[in-house]
Amino acid sequence: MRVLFFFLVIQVFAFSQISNQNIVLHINNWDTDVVINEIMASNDNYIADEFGEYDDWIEIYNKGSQAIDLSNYHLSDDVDNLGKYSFPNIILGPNEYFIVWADDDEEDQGDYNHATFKLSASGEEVYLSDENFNILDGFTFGAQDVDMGYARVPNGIGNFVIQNPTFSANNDQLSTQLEFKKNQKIQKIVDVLGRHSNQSSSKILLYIYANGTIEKKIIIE
Ligand SMILES: [Ca+2]
Ligand SMILES: [Ca+2]
Ligand SMILES: [Ca+2]
Repeated sequence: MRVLFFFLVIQVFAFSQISNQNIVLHINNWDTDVVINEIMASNDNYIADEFGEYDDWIEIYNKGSQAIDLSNYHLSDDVDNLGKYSFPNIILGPNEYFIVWADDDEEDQGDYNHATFKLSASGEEVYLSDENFNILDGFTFGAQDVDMGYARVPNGIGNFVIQNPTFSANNDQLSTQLEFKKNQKIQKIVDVLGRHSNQSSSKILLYIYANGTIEKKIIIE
């Protein structure tokens, strides 16, 4: 049985992570250490580019131990046209990140870190290729949640999950999430009518925590 939890945060500071079932395609040459580490395809109010615009972004990460010359590496949202964006002359050191804004603003805002395409919040594809258009990393993603990241967990190597974004930073939030969960003592679990419940007997449950946080969980079986 496959179970998905959708968490709707009713009050502030509630933990939020949604397991993702949308991974359709993975082309990953693990001989390379540079990866697409995180994307945001629905940036409403999370972080703005240097022009104050809340645009889509792609986080590139070097998970290896050697510096990598990204010059003329490419990003694209079209497997038949991999060269839409070309990286500038940049050396990405080990454990370093580089952000490309997928905003189609390269004409006005420069092609250094502004790509010639955007990411669709309803889902599409993104590819990273080297100077010879060998695909190093690429995937198809599904519909994205507003102001949420789609990130490799564990950082740099894992499959993608929708989670709180970590712009130009490590995707691993597990320790803080576990810490938060540990401090977030469940007081009771009730169904929408306020009756005490358990996960197997109800589709929509309200988790009420001692700190006042309420999470609405919709269970899809
Ligand atoms: Ca922009
Ligand atoms: Ca696109
Ligand atoms: Ca990140």
